[in-house]
Amino acid sequence: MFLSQLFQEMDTDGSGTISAGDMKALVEKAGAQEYVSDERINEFFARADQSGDGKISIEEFFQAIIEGP
Ligand SMILES: [Ca+2]
Repeated sequence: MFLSQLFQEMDTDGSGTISAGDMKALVEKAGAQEYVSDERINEFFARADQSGDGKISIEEFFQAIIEGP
């Protein structure tokens, strides 16, 4: 499934959860830091991290993508 592949790519350290650091690393890897500011990453992260533990699980990730902004 596409979304789980995307999640695995974003989970750069293979921890099974996405941290804000993982997201920033991915944006930099894609060369998109010009378009995706830290502020936007933090906004997405705060919204997606529903349990507030500082990490995005695959369930939280799916929920954030499905619900949108
Ligand atoms: Ca979480």
